[in-house]
Amino acid sequence: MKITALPFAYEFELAHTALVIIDMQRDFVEPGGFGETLGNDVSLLQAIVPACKAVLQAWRQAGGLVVHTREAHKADLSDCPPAKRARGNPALRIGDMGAMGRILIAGEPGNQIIPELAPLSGEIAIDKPGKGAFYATGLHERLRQAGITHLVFMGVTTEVCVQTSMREANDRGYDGLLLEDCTESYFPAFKTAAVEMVRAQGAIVGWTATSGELLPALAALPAQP
Ligand code: C5J
Repeated sequence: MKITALPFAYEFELAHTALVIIDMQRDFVEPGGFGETLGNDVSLLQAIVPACKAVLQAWRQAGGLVVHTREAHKADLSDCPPAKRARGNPALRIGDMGAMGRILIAGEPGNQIIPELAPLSGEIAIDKPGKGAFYATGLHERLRQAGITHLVFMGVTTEVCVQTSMREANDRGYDGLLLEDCTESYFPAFKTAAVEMVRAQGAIVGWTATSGELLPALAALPAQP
């Protein structure tokens, strides 16, 4: 399958491609979570939910592999470097009790993926202690076992966990595509810059496209039972 993308067409086979949805968890998208404690306007991120949902539904219908990630730490914070917890001047720090339970702790209400994009059984859902999806998660091994060579990325935030994950994937040999209207930042200028960085220099990190360019290609595939 070949879709229009930048800096040039992106080619992939669904059987060897995973849709990777980065950190669409309540902590970042809803008031009272990690994103808001850092002083951000979380409503900016809510705008991409309909486009993400449309791609997820189409990907599932076509029978593609789906990976969900959550930025999450263990309850005892043993996987949270003190430097990460100490950084900045947030209203609440990682592990503190907030409006949706303990901030950025696995299993807490705020750590759940938003209901619109909730994982189905059979999909991969990983907790990641870092910004990148490949650090300390075993994701690379699971993708290799599944024969995955290409990754289509959505999620938040563009210049932090999405870009870090794309760069980690790139260094591991995956061809990555970022869906521009399915990713967002608390800082619009950072999103613009990150999207341009991905596709610069002949796809130095990967490709970019819109959901409008991907969805017709998925719809043309035979639906899976
Ligand atoms: C951040 C993320 N921004 N998921 N995490 O701290 O991008």
